[in-house]
Amino acid sequence: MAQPEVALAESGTLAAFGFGAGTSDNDDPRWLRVALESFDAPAPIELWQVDAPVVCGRQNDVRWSAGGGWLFVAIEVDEQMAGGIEHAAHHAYAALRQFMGTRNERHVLRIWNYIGDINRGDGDAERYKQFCDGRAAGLGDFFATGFPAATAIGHHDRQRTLQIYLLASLDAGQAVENPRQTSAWRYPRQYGRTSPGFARAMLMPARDVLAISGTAAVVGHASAHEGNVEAQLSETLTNLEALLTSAGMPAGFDTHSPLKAYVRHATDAGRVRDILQQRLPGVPVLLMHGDVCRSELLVELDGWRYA
Ligand code: 3EB
Repeated sequence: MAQPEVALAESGTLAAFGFGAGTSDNDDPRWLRVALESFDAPAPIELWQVDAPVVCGRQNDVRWSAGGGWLFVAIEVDEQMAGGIEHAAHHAYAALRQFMGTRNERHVLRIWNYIGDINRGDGDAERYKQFCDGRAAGLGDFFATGFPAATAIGHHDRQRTLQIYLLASLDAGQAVENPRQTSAWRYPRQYGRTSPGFARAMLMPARDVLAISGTAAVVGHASAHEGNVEAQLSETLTNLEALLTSAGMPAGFDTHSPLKAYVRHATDAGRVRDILQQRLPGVPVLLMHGDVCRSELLVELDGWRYA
């Protein structure tokens, strides 16, 4: 069973993540148990480390840590307490915005959103769309000068807790869009009242690492290959290649490129694993059981690419 104590005792640990029910609880503000099960159970603990001393704390329901010019912030909101997903998202993003206003590390580079039951509800009442409405309302004009890279994935925890965490920096990154995909903030009305605000990727300030947003089989603004997980995965890999080109990165992924694959149906996990081993040999991909925010999408990838 993955235990966080050793990781958190290491100097320079900015954050540590456990995945799924098998991981333990810990009161350290830098520890987050993500409510997603891994098909590679037990998933290794994910560690964010910086080359500097780290300080950490809490402010209301926000948890944070900082060191070396980097800032980690996390918030978890119980939907029942908040009065539903839209209110939870509104509260969470307003709290994150308020907290960021107290910090010098004001450039939000990358955000992860994990949402229970993400596809429940029809049309504009779908929970993901309500989340988008609440997120935008809570943010106000906070990202008016540019969106961070992001992931929004559905978890299966019975407790409907909205989990959000982010990485920010003293220095600005460089947002990257994908020429094969309509920018998310320009998605047409059919995808909801409020377009999702995120960049397809973010080059870190030192231009040494690319943070890759949740990437699926979206071409233009449309979902491709409905019902076909293999074709969706192939289209996703084509999107990722186009993104690397757009970012000015060398083609392909390597053993230093930690990725996550979120797979909707457990029955697809084996096939997804086989295809990824064949198409991305040697690349460390953690296989997660998670729902993509459009119900027709069966698989999504995100992660990091080092230059
Ligand atoms: C897509 O391409 C897939 O709402 O923050 C990917 C990454 C997606 C982030 C978000 C949504 C978000 O539209 C969905």
